[in-house]
Amino acid sequence: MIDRNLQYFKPHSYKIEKTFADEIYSSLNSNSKNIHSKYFYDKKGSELFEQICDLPEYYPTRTEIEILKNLKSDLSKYLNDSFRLVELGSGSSIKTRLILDIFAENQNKIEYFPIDISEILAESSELLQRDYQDLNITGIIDTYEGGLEFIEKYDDKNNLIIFLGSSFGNFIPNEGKNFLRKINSIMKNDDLFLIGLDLVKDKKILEDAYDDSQGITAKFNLNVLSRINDELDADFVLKNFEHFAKYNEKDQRVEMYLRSLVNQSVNVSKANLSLKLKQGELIHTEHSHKYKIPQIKELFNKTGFEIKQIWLDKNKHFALILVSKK
Ligand code: AVJ
Repeated sequence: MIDRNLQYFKPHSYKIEKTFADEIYSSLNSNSKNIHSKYFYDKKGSELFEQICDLPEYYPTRTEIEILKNLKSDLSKYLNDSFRLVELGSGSSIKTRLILDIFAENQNKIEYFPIDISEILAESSELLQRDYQDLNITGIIDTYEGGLEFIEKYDDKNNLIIFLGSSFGNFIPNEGKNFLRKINSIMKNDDLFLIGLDLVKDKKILEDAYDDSQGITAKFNLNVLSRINDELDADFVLKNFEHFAKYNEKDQRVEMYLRSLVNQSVNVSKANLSLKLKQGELIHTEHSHKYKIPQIKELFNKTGFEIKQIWLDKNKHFALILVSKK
């Protein structure tokens, strides 16, 4: 029997697989080696990230949840019953649920379109389906851009697009601006975009959040090497690397690296790559940018948006920003 409440689309699957080997080849075959942070999220990586979200040091998730819990009546005044929810990243289900609950107050048939590169999308969708009988889910397994293009052509319904967790912080400034312009270009005039951004704060709080005492973030960082081992037939020895995170004040971002503990050679068969690493050499794995409110205002202004409302937590550690097209 076909479940009419749950369907999936995978518009560009071939492209996704080809890019991994290609990208790893060029990003590791260079003087400043790096692995793109989007590759953290295989099944194991996504599970580790869920564990990070519960760590005492990792304030963003619980802070954003606190803001979401308080935004109910504020947000619903911008919505009507023609809106559907589109989420970039299939997200922590708690946050999705908080927004779905706001929708449920005005609609009895809710539509939810999660866009995620990872197949974990299927799992989180099935869990949601169990709890919301009248929820119609259309999962799109693709990059955010691919998924957004798909939605643009899909129909005329209004979209509330959400991009939570400060995932936007992974973009370097230029990529971020391009990304926002892309979102702006696929939005209809009455569509809304809700984004969570992490704010600049004390360096110690920031560095602890990315180097926790239980070593979960270290496992999360190292897991990307296991993923390359599994999927690209590589021979990274994980104990020859250590996790390293530091806050770069000038660029307002936490930077994560994997540090080679020895001189070593690694072979990545499916990328046709054999690489040499010196003791102490760093492989960059993540940028996590932090913002100041005036910078946020400028950013959205420049990329064609009008800010509707900004919500902060009591410590001003995190911000949720609601925008529309100008
Ligand atoms: C999912 C990108 C928002 O940058 O805080 C958490 C990822 N990396 N701990 C972040 C992450 C290390 C996270 N984002």
